[in-house]
Amino acid sequence: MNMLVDGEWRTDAYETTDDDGSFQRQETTFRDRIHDEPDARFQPEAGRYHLYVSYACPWAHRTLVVRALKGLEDAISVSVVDPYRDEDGWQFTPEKEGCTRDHVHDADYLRELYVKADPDATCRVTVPVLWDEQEDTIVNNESKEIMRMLDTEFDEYAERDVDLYPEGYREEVDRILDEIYEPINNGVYRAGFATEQEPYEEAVDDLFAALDHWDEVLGEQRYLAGDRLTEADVAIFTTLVRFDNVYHTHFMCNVQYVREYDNLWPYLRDLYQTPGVARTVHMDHIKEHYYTTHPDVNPHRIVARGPDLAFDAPHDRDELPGSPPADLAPASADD
Ligand SMILES: N[C@@H](CCC(=O)N[C@@H](CS)C(=O)NCC(=O)O)C(=O)O
Repeated sequence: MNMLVDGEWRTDAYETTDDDGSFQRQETTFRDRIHDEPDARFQPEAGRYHLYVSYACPWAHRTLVVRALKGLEDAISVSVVDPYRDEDGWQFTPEKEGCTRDHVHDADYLRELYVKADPDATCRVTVPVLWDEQEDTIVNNESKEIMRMLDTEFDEYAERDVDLYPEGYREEVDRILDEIYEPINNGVYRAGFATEQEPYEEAVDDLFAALDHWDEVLGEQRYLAGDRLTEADVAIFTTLVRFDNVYHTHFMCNVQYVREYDNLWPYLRDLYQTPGVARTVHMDHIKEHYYTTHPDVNPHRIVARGPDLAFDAPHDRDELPGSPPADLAPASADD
């Protein structure tokens, strides 16, 4: 697999699995924070920060959903890489549908920006990346932290009054983010990238136990943390929305489709229909990326056809306790 080692691009540098065949995710390297405080190095400002994303990537997708829900599109600009990733890593191919040039540096590859930020970087070159145009460096490349910064530090520039980490819910949101990460968000990867039967079985057991659990919880309440839409919903959404089209088939998470769950499926449609969210979902990039980028998993790079999901179908979740923030109520929204 490919990564930077001392600032050099290497295509033979790291293994994604341990000796026992379990998928190992690498630690994220750039972990600075934007703080809305006078002496902070990185302060929130409109026009200063830039997001590098792939529409295919569930981690990058989280940051796009928060940006859309809060109405930060004018404050924080975005560059979108090619969904197909080869030996050279994420690439900018503006001629391709849905992709853009690198709006900040006009680089050809995302790795160039990692080296600009740290000439001796030893790390994977991943999306999302939050870039500071003022200091010309990476602030952070960990989706959970970027999501939190966009949510809590940019209210002054947000067009909508939407708080996804509300007082009184914070402990619960943090708890749920941790609780869903290993079995669900990372669980689909643990299943898909396992190279031995046993770790695959473990991942699938954990994944479907967790999905069954949340399906039950969501029979009683509208959102994961109760009656409020929070970052936890954003975090599970980007996995669920990819599930039936990609993880079920490509990553062999085929015990059940999300669309067969009594509550998870309407819940997924509810989130999809929350104003701003649908336009962050690019199923063409999602499918192209997964089915063509992992030759070990799908050597012939055939993109599986179905299923065609009715994300727009009525969900009736408004009958449960809980409602979206007033600024996201369909009547006041801009889409
Ligand atoms: N911990 C990171 C993980 C991001 C991540 O793994 N992104 C994938 C795309 S879905 C990536 O860029 N992989 C490229 C690589 O590993 O070389 C986060 O949550 O932000």
